[in-house]
Amino acid sequence: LHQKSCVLWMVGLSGSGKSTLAKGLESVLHEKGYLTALLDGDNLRSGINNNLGFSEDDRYENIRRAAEASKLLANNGLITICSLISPTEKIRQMASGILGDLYTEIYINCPVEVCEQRDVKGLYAKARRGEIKNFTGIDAPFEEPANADLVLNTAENDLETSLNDLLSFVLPKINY
Ligand code: GGZ
Repeated sequence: LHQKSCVLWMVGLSGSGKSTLAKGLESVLHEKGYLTALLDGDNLRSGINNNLGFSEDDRYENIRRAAEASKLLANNGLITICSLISPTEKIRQMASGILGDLYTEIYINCPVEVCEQRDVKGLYAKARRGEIKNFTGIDAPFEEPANADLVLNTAENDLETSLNDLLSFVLPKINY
């Protein structure tokens, strides 16, 4: 198996389905024998980024470190999947600048109303009650990506459909 490394940068709101799709993708790639790495807000923020919060500056630094770490992983041959909200054009341009040709942007598009209705972790309710400040989509900005290489609409399509679309896009890219 020949694999061409890249960084699949998954952008989207909390509750949009990013992490689920990222994990689903990783598990299919594993089955096929690809070597992968998965970075997300949870595993980065509990370790290497545990001094960062959700201010604009901290998010910028969060993304900067994620992009630098992804670059190391991809340059070591791994298909690297990065699942972070990445809320602004400025932040995404910075990540793209660090990663250059490795950077592939995938927008997990789901209206904030739908994410809030799902509210899997109860975070939107907390944000509405003011218990979490600067929550993306509520009282912190989310700018829709205008230049994504792939857009998946998780409000309209079920998980299986989105995962299949993701795979159809990724497999030709990483295989040679
Ligand atoms: C957004 C927050 C916040 C605030 C905690 N705003 O659904 P989750 O819980 O598991 O994913 C969200 C995660 C977002 O971290 P990222 O590192 O991806 O964000 S960024 O790219 O903007 O740096 C959410 C949780 O952290 N969370 N507080 N205020 N999400």
